[in-house]
Amino acid sequence: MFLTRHQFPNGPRWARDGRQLPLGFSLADMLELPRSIAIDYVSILPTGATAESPLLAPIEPIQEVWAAGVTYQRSLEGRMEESHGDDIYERIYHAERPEVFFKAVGWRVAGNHQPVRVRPDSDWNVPEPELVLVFNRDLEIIGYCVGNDVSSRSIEGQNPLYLPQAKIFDGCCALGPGIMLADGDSLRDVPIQMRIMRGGATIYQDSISTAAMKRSFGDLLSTLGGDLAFPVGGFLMTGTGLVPQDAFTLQPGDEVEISAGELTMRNPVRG
Ligand code: DO4
Ligand code: MG
Repeated sequence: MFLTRHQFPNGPRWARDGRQLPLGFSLADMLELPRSIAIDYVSILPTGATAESPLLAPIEPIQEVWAAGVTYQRSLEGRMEESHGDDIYERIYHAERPEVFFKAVGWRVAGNHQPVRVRPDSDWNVPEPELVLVFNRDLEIIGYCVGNDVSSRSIEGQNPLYLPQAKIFDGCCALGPGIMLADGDSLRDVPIQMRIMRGGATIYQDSISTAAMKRSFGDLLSTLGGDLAFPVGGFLMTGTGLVPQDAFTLQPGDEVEISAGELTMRNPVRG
């Protein structure tokens, strides 16, 4: 089952497999339920006409997006380079406790085809293509979507204490195109691909699998929710395994296409 959120004239509305769900349906209500009940609940809801209006990010305004860091070897290498060899990245990669950080509240998140941004006070920026877990109030995985954790390498590289500024700014987070319901076991070897286009040409293209992750999803979720309640569920970006070569910086006018499993999201970049 695939859930999408659409912009209708009288407000946002969810759809299941492309058909409108009842106006009263909310993801928050669904994520308050245990997994087994939530899946049955959404599968038996009646649907209406085809949802043809534009997509919104598949998240509600009060829900939160969190992110895990340095979960792939390539992220470790990229961060060591940008910080001139700071060993905190090596230590976090091997530590028992993973890195998790706050990224965005739902109302700030861009959806498929909506613009993301690079910070004007940063001259070295990257998109980070990530598999995003959608979890319920009991931290059970309900499904996944595609995510872009747009980041400033120059600001993070100056000092890791600048991480919130490198990670949180207008247009820093995109989720889309919708939520594919899935369980955690089916997400262990999901291909993630990224393509960056500039002036009509592809200037970067690479791929990785979630099988290359250093951490398990269960480990990340139990750390995140260890002493923090998620009464309406939440979203967890699971880290990037793709970092373009050092000479690359994302620019306004670029277009970023990210795929995870069978889902693809595309976003233009603004300044
Ligand atoms: O350690 C800083 C952030 C790491 C991150 O966002 C990632 O590995 O994807
Ligand atoms: Mg990231």
